[in-house]
Amino acid sequence: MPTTPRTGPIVILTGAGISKESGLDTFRDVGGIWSRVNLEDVATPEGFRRDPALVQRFYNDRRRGLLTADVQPNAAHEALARLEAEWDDEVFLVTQNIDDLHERAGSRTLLHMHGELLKVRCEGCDCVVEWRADLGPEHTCDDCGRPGGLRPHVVWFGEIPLGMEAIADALDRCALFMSIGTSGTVYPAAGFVAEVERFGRAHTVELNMEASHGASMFRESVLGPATQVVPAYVD
Ligand code: BJW
Repeated sequence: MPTTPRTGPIVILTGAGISKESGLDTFRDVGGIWSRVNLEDVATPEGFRRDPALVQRFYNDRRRGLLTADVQPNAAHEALARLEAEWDDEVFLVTQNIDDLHERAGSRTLLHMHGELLKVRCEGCDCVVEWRADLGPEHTCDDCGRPGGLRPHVVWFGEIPLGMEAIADALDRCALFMSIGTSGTVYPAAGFVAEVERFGRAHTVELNMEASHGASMFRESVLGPATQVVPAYVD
């Protein structure tokens, strides 16, 4: 990693590719999630209104998969947790992933901009609660009692990602922006590198299996599997 002066935070954006070697599928790679299910059916509010049971099944399956013993943080998650421990409050990790592998690896300053698989939200009162079991229409919000009002706490297409103000602030101030394991196809995350480059103050680097859609925007690119390139870059 280049020696970065402590002039601002290190912002790290992660995507599905960082969890691939932990056994979780990416979305757009060959054999990825979107090759098996139609994203309009399972990842839009319209799809949820049309067929809530289908959407609940999709997320129940993924929640169960995440909670199997085989799925554990990998060397890339661990390297980012070490980086945070070393740089203290200079590291801000923004993940598009809804898994909890960064937390399990020890990352603390972490924002799940697309939500969290192990939480559900009430459509009635907006409360968010931890959830590890299957979710179904029989479940009711303890706070407001709205029947069947619980939904996965995830951000679907057409919904506003979480924490955008904090992210914008960090992007504007950062000295280093790292993008790891994301195809750069989904906005607003795909636009973060352009936002950073607009100020021209920060080093920008992509670490990914292959060049992403926004690859030409980055000053540096390191290609390879996350478990190899991330520890090699940050340690
Ligand atoms: C490895 C590896 C290994 C593999 N090591 N690497 C037209 C133009 C522009 C924008 C829009 C448009 N029409 C609509 C929009 C907006 C829309 C959008 O971007 N659509 C595009 C598809 C065009 N975006 C939205 O609707 C978002 N909301 C929004 O914009 O609100 C407006 C607003 C914004 C800001 C302020 C105010 C208002 C919401 C997006 C929600 C995305 N939701 C999902 C599903 C929910 C969560 C879940 O179920 O998990 O989030 S979609 C899915 O894609 C998921 C992911 O987080 C997201 C990104 O995917 P990711 O992580 O990049 O995965 P892949 O599979 O694409 O890539 C994996 C990469 O890893 C690949 O490059 C591999 O090479 C690599 N890799 N193995 C390292 N071992």
